Amino acid sequence: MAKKSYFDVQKINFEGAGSTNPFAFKYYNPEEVVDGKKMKDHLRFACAYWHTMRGSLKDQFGDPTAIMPWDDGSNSVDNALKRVDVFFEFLDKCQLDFYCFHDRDIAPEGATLAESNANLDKVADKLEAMQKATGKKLLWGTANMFGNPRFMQGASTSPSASIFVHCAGQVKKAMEVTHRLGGEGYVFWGGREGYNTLLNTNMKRELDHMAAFMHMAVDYKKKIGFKGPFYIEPKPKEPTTHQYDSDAATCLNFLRAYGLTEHFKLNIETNHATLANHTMEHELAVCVDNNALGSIDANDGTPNLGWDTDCFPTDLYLTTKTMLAVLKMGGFTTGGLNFDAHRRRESFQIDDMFLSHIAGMDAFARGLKIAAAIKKDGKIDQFVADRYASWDSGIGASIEAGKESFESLEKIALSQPDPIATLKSGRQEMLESLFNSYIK
Ligand code: XLS
Ligand code: NI
Ligand code: NI
Repeated sequence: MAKKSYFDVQKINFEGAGSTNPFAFKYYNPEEVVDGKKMKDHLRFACAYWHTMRGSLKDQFGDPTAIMPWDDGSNSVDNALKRVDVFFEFLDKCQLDFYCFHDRDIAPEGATLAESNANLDKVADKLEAMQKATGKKLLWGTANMFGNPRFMQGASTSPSASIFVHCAGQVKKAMEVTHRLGGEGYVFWGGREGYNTLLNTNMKRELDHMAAFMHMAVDYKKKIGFKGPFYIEPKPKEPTTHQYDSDAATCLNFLRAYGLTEHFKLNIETNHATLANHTMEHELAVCVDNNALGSIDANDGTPNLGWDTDCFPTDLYLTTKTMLAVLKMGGFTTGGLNFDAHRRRESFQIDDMFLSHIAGMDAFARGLKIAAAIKKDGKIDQFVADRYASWDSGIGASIEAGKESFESLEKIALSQPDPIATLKSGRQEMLESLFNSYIK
């Protein structure tokens, strides 16, 4: 008997830039070698279970619009198991090699933690079998500790110790399932780890608790032999007014302060960067400079709206700058590009699931190629290197080597002419124009 198919759409193949077929890749050619590596190995695209399978496209003003005939709308394990079949057909047809999930996306929450765990195991069995059958891989897993009302005042940072206890049990299980499914990493996104008012909040205590939680997770990771890194995913706000993992620098400071640096990298999401009033390239640069870029939640925001709109990333400047950062760090190891994105509410047809991912994948394929061309050409790198040339020898090199002091430098300062004459133009506009010249 032929396998039941949930989609009319055929497998999406690479047809080249000349193709006018909307259901084809124009740029994403998985096997094509760019900068010494296959595109698929550079990009490591992942599909977000919560958006693709569970996103109904409702918003705070309107009901769901997504058409999902395979989903009976129930919270049953059977329905959850059926979604797995649909999902793997989608991954295959869209040539998405990886996926990511929260525990509660894949399996329904039960009346007790034990029941939830049992549900999770049943779905994990099926995911494991489907991974084996298809070669698809789990990029990372995570626990949803923000949706259920019990997390309304925080998860590991809740004022209630009993909530912390529950979270420990939940994350322990989510880590086990991630490990069993060969997950390459594990994410902590602290959606409710923050506050809405300091009037009722002991911030110091909450941060201490969050760190204690992370240390327990590290201990347990060692115990079960989970080799993948942990990632913290920074976000400054929404749903909380202030989220403790505000941005990359804040997360790195937290990790340093609590002695956790070696066990964590960061998972950087574009729309979270912009909510923090940073650019994506800033957040990525902070990570790359600190050897802390683990993975990327690839999406985009709507700059004139102040929330996490999780749009599919289609802006070539964004994808190019993102891939430049990835190339700069030498490529992903365990991480990848997870489309933490959902199509717009108006894009309600089933085939929009495909079109939206194609748009993101093609935009990143182009971004990769452009970034590789920028890297190969080397002009921008050379400009930056030249700009700091005064640090390569003489007094600059001596300062960098730690050989100078205020006293030794004062002597030079008092005798040298006004150093403004040593400055050269920053040439921002010229560089922007040069950058433009690669976008094709
Ligand atoms: C929400 C986050 C979330 C994480 C995983 O804004 O992006 O989806 O990626 O918990
Ligand atoms: Ni995310
Ligand atoms: Ni997000």
